[in-house]
Amino acid sequence: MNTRRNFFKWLGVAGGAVAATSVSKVAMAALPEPVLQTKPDTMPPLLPNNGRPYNPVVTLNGWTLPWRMNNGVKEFHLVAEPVVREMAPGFKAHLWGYNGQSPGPTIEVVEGDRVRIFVTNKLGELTSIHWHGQRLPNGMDGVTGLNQPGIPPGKTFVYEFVARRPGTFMYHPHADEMVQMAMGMMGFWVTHPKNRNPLIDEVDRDFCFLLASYDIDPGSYTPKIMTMLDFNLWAWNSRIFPGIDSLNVRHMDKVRLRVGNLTMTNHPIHLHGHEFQVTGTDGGPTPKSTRRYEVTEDIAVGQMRQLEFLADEEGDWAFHCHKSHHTMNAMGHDVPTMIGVDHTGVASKINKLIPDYMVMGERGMKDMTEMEMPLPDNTAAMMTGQGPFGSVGMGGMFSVVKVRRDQKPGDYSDPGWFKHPPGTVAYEFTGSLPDPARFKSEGRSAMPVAKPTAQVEVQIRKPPGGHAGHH
Ligand SMILES: [Cu+2]
Repeated sequence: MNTRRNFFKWLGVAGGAVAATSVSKVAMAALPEPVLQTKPDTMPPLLPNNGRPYNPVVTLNGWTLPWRMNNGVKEFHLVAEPVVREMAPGFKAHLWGYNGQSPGPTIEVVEGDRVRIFVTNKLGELTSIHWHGQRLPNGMDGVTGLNQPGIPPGKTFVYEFVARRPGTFMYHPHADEMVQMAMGMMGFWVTHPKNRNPLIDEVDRDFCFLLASYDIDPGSYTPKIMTMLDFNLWAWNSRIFPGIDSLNVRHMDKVRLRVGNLTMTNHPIHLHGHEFQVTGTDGGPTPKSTRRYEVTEDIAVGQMRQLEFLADEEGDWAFHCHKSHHTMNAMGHDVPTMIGVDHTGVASKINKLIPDYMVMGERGMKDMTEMEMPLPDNTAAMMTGQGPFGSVGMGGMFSVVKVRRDQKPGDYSDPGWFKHPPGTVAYEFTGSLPDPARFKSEGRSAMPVAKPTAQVEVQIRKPPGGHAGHH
């Protein structure tokens, strides 16, 4: 496997992307070189080579931005620019991001660090960066028009403040937010504690990722920025299953998951096989008295949650958003429910009129995962992913936590599928099926009606929207 540095493309001041802007070369000479990342792989943790030591995070399908130490100040250079993000193998999106990727690189610093961030705008419109959750001077908060003028195209602005409290933060534009965030502009920020903090445990593995949603029509490349609620791609760090890397840990590791939500809806994030505690929010570490075990934590819009668990069960554990529509990829809407409808012969008749017509879902929608359905170019399959037992039938916000005894400390590589010990996998029963025994009370309500009414079967239909027909 390549080392981290092999993936980095160090650009000179005169060559490459930044020289094309109107920033003068004299001014640029004082800037740290922007570091670009072109691959959507999960990079190994970036071990600090100066400043206070800390235990670095791993950004899922992402990376941490290197810095330059300048007279005791950590200097970073973010470049806001259009990017091409591979959201899943075979599916690329034209997004906006930072330093070659959406989301932008994770910024990691230590409590008490003075931080200087150069932000170069290579977009066609104003931008700015808001440092979500940070304590900082008001003029560094990044709200265009309120705290600063917008950064014009081609210009570089400087933000400088002390990372005053440890925790998990995010960054995103506060200029034309609806467009710029719908296009993928966001990033993660971790401030590690300076000293041992009684509310911040040391962990063996520390993962972070951002929840994002996009509306990209099948066969197209660019998100529809006017969409408010009806998104069709639900992403972790702008990747969708099966494009999201697994989270690979060693048996008995203490694991921290930092999840930030920059979509327009809440996501109940669910981990199989373990219980976790919520150890931190945007506001800081949670008091110990508030901690309890959960297997699902709802993360609201604009929130961040730190989830911690002991990886004490070996296996391949699903880890996903519990909204089932968020573990699917783009599909047409307005599909009627066809479960229980017999389509025998219908498709072949329609095929004479419409060659690619197919009937969806008479036995449920899982058929869709195995059908050879013609997809437009650059479209992610709706529900897919091959597991050791066949199609996983998932998309969107889904990944796997792989817990292994033989995963070496510090090794984040994929160990492959779990080898289940004999006799520990659900199996088929091959005896005869007895008639079900029925309870005497079956079908009775606690307060039976006096007069029996006629039996009516009800067809449940979702309302078409609006309140027509309600009185
Ligand atoms: Cu969700």
